[in-house]
Amino acid sequence: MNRAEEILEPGRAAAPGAIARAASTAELEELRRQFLGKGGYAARATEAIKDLEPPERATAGRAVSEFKELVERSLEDRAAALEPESGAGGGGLDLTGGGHGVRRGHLHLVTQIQRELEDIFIGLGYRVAEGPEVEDDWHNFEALNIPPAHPARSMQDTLYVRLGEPEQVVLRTHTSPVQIRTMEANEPPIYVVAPGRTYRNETLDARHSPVFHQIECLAVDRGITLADLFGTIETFVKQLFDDESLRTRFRSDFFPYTEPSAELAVSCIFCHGSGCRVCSQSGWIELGGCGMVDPNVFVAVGYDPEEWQGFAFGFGLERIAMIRYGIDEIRTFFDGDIRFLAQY
Ligand code: FA5
Repeated sequence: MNRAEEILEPGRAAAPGAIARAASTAELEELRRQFLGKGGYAARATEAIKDLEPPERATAGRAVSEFKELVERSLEDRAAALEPESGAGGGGLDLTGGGHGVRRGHLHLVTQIQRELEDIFIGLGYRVAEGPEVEDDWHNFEALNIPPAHPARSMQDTLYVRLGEPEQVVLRTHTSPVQIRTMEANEPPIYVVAPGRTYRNETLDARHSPVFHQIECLAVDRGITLADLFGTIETFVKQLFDDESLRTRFRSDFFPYTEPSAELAVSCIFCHGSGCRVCSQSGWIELGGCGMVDPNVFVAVGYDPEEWQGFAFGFGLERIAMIRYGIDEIRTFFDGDIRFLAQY
C-alpha cells in the first residue's frame, strides 16, 4: 500500500457507515467536507501522490477517484433516503434544510502545467509570448524555412481555414510561428516562451490528439551555443519532474527551422524502458524537438545571421503531464470526465 492509499484507508473504512448514520442534510454536508473537502482524506491523499514513485502514481490516482466515488454514492443514497422526512409533515420542501453548496472548480491540469512551466522560465529570465491559433502560411510554414513544396508540410497536415497559396490560412500546427512573430516585432536579444493550443490532422491514439498544447522556447543572443540549449532543457526537466530515475535522451533529428536539430525523449514511466502500449514499445516517450535556429529563419525576419545565434524548442504539454502524473491516455484530458479532472 502506498502513502496515498494509507491516508485513504481510515476514510474508506469510516465513510459508508458514518454517512448511513447521518440524520439530516446538514450532517451530510459536514461529512462531505470531512471526506472530500479541503484537508480531508481525498485532498491529503492527492497531495501525497506527487511524492510517490512514478509507477505508483496511477494506482494512487485511481484509489483517490474510487474513494471519491464511494463517498459521493453513499451521500446520494443517504440523501435520497432522508428526503421523505425532510419536509414539514414528512413531505414537501424543507426550507430550513441546509443547501447542497456549490463545489469549487479548479484549473485544468494542462493549464496548471502551462503556468508551472511559465514560472520556471520566468525564473530563468524569459518572458511569455503569445500568437494566434489561426495562422497564415508565412508564419506557420514559410518563414520557418518550410516552402510550399517542402516534405515537412505533409508531416504537419492540419485544418485549413482558407485554402490556396500563398494566402493559405491554417489552424497552427505548432507553436513555432510565435518565434517568427516575436522576432518580427522585436530586436534581439530575445528570451521568450510561448505556450498554447495547436492542431493537426491526426488520428486519436493513446499519445496523439488532433488538438493538443505545446510550449515553445526561443533564445536569440550573441554567442549562443548548443551547450546553452542542452543546459536549459536539462534545468527545466529537472525542476519539472524532480525524479532521479527519469532519463533523458537527445537524438539527432530534422526540423527545417533548426540546424542542427534534435529530438528530446524521456524514459517511459509506465514500463521503465521495456516497451509498452503508451511508448509504442520503444521504452521512450518523445517530449519534443529542439535545435539551433537556422540562419534562413534569421534572414526571413531581417536579423543578421552572422551577428545573432539562437536556440529553440517545442514540447507537448499533455505529454509532460502524462509523464509527470502517470496518465496513459491523452483523451482523458479533454473528454471532460470530472472524476479524472478533479484528481489534479
Ligand atoms: C514540432 O512541432 C516542432 N515545432 C518542435 C520544435 C520547435 C523543433 C522548435 C525545433 C525547434 P513535433 O512535431 O515533433 O515538433 O512536435 C513536438 C511535440 O509536440 C511532440 O514531441 C509531442 O510531445 C507533441 N505532439 C506532437 N503531435 C502531437 C499530437 N498529435 N498529440 C499530442 N502531442 C503531440
